[in-house]
Amino acid sequence: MLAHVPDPVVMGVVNVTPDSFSDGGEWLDPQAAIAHGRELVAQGAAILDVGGESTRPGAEPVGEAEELRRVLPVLEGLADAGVRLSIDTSKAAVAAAALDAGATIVNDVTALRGDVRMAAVVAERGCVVCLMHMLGEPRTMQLDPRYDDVVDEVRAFLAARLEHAIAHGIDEQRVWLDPGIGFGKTIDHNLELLARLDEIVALGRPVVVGTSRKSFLGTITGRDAHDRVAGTIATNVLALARGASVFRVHDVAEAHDALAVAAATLRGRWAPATTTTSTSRSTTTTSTTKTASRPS
Ligand code: HH2
Repeated sequence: MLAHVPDPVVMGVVNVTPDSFSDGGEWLDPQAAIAHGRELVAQGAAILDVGGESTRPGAEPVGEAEELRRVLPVLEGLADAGVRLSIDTSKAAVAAAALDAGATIVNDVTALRGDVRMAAVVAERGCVVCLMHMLGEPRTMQLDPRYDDVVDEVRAFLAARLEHAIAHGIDEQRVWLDPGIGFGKTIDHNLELLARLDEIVALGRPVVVGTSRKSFLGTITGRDAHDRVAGTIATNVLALARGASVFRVHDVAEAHDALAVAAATLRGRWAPATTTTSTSRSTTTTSTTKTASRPS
């Protein structure tokens, strides 16, 4: 049994984009995105991560006005959803407007490198920030990623970005770290990061993992993006066993249940859910217990 098993926190993905790699265009309409977000909450999401710009390999950047036009109505429509809202952006102005609209987490895949004003926004607002590792930028990151030791290099990068955040007035207790699965990494790099995730956890901050539906799972299983839920769950459970806390997923119901059972098994203790949810994802209307103490 592990000495400490984090309470797994499920972060549901709400992509308000035409071109995201697995669900591009599905939730571009604000009302559809809001309904989808509420469905993810009913399935057990404790955080909704709303994004208006795809970061898939080769994606073209989106302008600030267009990104705001996509995400703001959705954040406003989810403000009373009863969960924390996260904004997936690397633009300070988008982050600031999203925080005004009710978000309390900034998920910055550039780890404060994309916009020099981002650190000040996060420091002033006192929100949580997720700092993610990425080699290069989305347009080119998968061309030929190389590392001597991927885990050592990602850990050193995240430690340096944590120091940078603290130096800019961000409270260390509000920083989460993410190895950036699929961002400038080969399949072997992704697998090694997952296998040695405890070395990232050792930095002492909550670790976020985003493996959901990613292409390395498709290469290993031969499955299309929407059929990678089992592969996603395998990685989530292994990441939990190595100390990860936050799981960014598209398929919330499955990840929530798998992580609840995995956490109970690793701890050797469990609590029953207080409500029963439908087995059909599309008709789920009640929420399961969320007793987890959240990373703050
Ligand atoms: N992955 C994606 C986007 N944002 N944020 C964090 N912290 N970690 C991740 O691994 C991560 C992320 C890519 O997934 P998705 O949002 O589904 O696709 P797209 O970027 O094409 O919208």
